[in-house]
Parts: sequence; C-alpha cells; structure tokens
Amino acid sequence: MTDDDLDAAARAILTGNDRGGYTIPTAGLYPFQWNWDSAFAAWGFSTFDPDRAWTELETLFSGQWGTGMVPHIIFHRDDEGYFPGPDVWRTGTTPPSSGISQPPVAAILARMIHARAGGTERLRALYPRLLAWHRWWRDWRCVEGVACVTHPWESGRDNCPDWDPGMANVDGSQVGPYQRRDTGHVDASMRPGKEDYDRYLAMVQFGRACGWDQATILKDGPFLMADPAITFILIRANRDLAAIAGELGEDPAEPLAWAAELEDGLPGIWNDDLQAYCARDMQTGTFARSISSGAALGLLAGIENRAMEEKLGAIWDRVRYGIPSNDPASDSFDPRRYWRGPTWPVVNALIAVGLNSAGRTAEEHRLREETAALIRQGGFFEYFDPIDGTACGGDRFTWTAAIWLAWAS
Ligand code: 2M8
Repeated sequence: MTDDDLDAAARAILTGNDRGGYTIPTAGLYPFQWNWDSAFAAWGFSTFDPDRAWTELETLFSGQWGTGMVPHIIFHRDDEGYFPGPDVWRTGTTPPSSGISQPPVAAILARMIHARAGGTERLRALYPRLLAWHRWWRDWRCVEGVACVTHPWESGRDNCPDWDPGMANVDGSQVGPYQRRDTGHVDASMRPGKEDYDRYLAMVQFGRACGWDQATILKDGPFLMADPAITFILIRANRDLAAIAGELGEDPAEPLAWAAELEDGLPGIWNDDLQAYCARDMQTGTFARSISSGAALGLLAGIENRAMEEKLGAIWDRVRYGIPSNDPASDSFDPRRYWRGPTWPVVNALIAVGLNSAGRTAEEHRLREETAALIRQGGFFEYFDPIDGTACGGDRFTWTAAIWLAWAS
C-alpha cells in the first residue's frame, strides 16, 4: 500500500467507526464512546471533515456531569458485547456513562484542530465545558499538587506496572461471578489477567455503593495513585486552555494557575531511586518500580530534566519502534501485554506534540518514522510489540487511524 492508500484506509476507518456524532474505538471490543479516543478521533476528522471533528467533541461533552467530570465511557446505545456496561456502573446519568474519567487531552487536541481547521464559534461554545472539566480535575483528582487516578481505567493505561503498588492493596476476592467480554474479541494472553479484572470490578463496586461520591472515593476508596502521565497531560492541557482563552478574549488566569500548581507538585512524584518521575501510591507512599511512558509524557508538558532524559533515551534505544509503555530492562516488561510493554501510537503522538513545541525536530522525526513504520507494516492496530513490530489488540482502530492522518503520515 502507498501512503495515499493508507490515508484513504484511515479515513474509511474513521467513517466506518462513526456511529452518528461519535466514533467507537473499534467494532466488537469497544462498542461505545471512549473519552480520550474520541478526542483523537476528532483530530483525525479535522484533516478531512472539520465539522465532524467538532461534532465528535460536542458529543463527548454532552456526557459531561454537572460536577464537570467527563466520563471515560458514554453508553449512547446498549451493546451486550462489552463488560462492564451501564448496568454495572449504575451512575444514573443521562446519557448513561461510567463513573470515572480519562486523560484530559481534549483541550490539547481542540487547540490543534482549531489551528488546522478553524471553527472559532464551535471552540467558543466548548470552552466553558473544557474549563469545568479541568476544574473538576483540580478539585477532585489533584492531591498534594499532583493528578491522581482512582482506578487504573481512569489513567487510560490500564494494566501498566505503574499501578501495581496500588492494585496490591485492592481486595478483589469478593466481587462475585461475572463474564468478561474482551477476551472473546482478542487474544487473552495480551489482555489484563483475571486477578486484575477482579480488582477493577471491586473499585467499580465501591464507587457504585457510595453513589459515586467523590469525597468518599478519595478518602476511603480502595485505590488512589498519582499518575505522572495525567499530571503532565494536565499541565499541557491547562496551558493550551489558557492559550485558547487568550484567542477567545477570555481570562486565562485560572488554567495558568492550575498548570503552575501542578508543576510545583512535581517533586512529589520524583523517584530518586529510579531517577525518574513515577506513579506513586498515595495511600502508602510507595513508588512504582519501573519507568513507564507516563514519564516520557513530561516531554509533552515541556518539563526538562537531564537525569530523566538520559533514562528515557536509554529506554527508547532498547526497542526498535517508538516509546515503550514500560522499560524493557524491568522484570515487569511484557512486549505484547497491553500497557506492560507495547508501544502505543497514540502516546507516541502526544510525546511528539511536545517535541515539536520544543523545536526538537530530530527526535520528533525519529518517533514519527518509527510509528509510521509500524502502521505501514502492520496496519491500523490498537498497539504494537516495540521490539519486533507485531501488530496487537483490536484492528481498524480509530485512534491509530486518526494519528496516522493528523501526525504520522
Ligand atoms: C482500554 O481501556 C478499556 C477500559 O476503559 C478496556 O480495556 O476495556 C485502554 O487502552 C484505554 O486507554 C482506551 O481508552 C480504551 C478504548 O480504546 O481501551
């Protein structure tokens, strides 16, 4: 296939996964609207259908809660193919949704969509919603100055070793029987294990039992970990939101202050032993034991740190394709098991956005070429083995198609 053929195939994936105003990540495995997947879908649409790009974001924010939270899944229509569905989350919202959020990339991508394709009035209408969501992150997820997650699914990097310390303290033994659906769609050896799922469900059951009361979840919930990736994403997203505010004639003071607070909190996730920013269990103080691509997202936020960069450079050099989700030198590295080692084009794209802003064109070029090679060889899969390039997970994947169009091609 030529790159022109791939462009056409990527557009066909986006339009094929369009369910009318929102895009599913991939048919079968993920049949609903996922939060950060949709923001990337919008970026992809902006390369050929700007109106549809803004609609994607508008539909995402139609699921925003009164608290400002934008849920990680919006269940616009029933589908038996995914577990856990709305009957398990029981959030009582309209439209039905999950009770946690996901990485707040929407402002970063909305700014780039606007720069590429215009749409000032659509952006103006979204602005207060973006601001409310960022405020929710500040009020309900920033602890000791850094952004935390209350469930690994909230991080978007589900079974990453980052979450092992917190997961160890979650009791999954009482969740009762349930039927997973994911392992019927893709290779089970590449998915999180049963013990992971038992714990994921225990966290959902806790949230449901307290009516998704955030104060209770933060104080007494089974899991609370600082997430370097979301901390860095939120620093960048708040700065981008401030830039959007400037363009719209709004006051940028709040998002600028939130970005500065997060930057001030960074020493709290610096792991001296690993010489890197790391996930940290806020209940026990324990750091994760290996360096993940969450740390590499410091580049998205423009955080410069020489020790950290040396580590990241070595990690990158240990693989052939892109930034791996976990350090190959770590005993927890598994090159095909989801977020425990594979490279994710979508994370590479975010890192590249930061490299580009910093004028680091040689590294951005390398990252783009390595990511593009994976797609040219393997197609638009969900993620890839970073060592031999094997395509893994779901096929015809929306966010991989989107970043091909918007960045990698
Ligand atoms: C994966 O997460 C879902 C749960 O949200 C799952 O495994 O069932 C993650 O890769 C997440 O980052 C992504 O948004 C989602 C849909 O692509 O799949």
